Amino acid sequence: MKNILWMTVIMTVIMIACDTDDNDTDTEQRPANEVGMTAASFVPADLTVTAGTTVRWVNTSNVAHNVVSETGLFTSEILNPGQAYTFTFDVAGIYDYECTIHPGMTGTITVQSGGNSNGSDGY
Ligand SMILES: [Cu+2]
Repeated sequence: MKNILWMTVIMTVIMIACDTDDNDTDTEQRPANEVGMTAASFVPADLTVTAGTTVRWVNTSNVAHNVVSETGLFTSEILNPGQAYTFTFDVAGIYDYECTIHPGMTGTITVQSGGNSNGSDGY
């Protein structure tokens, strides 16, 4: 009978261990206006927002990056791991940007004219 008790204890411990073991990689649950970073890429690389949206880039990687507009519209400081940079896009258009530290690390913000302030997806 003692064996059954021990089995129960062990099973319970295993279940608790599994329960608290949610080591989320933060790629899926990102706010709609936020861009994360891996060691050599922006995530997502292509982001679409409506005009007036403030986009936030967060360095979610372990290396330093920056965010530099191809047209010179915006330029961040060097972002160390955990640091963030924001820029508000007021005008519709397609904005290419890159990390000048890592060749090939590029992204695009597509800004659509919104107009409506109620947050619904207008046409
Ligand atoms: Cu970089």
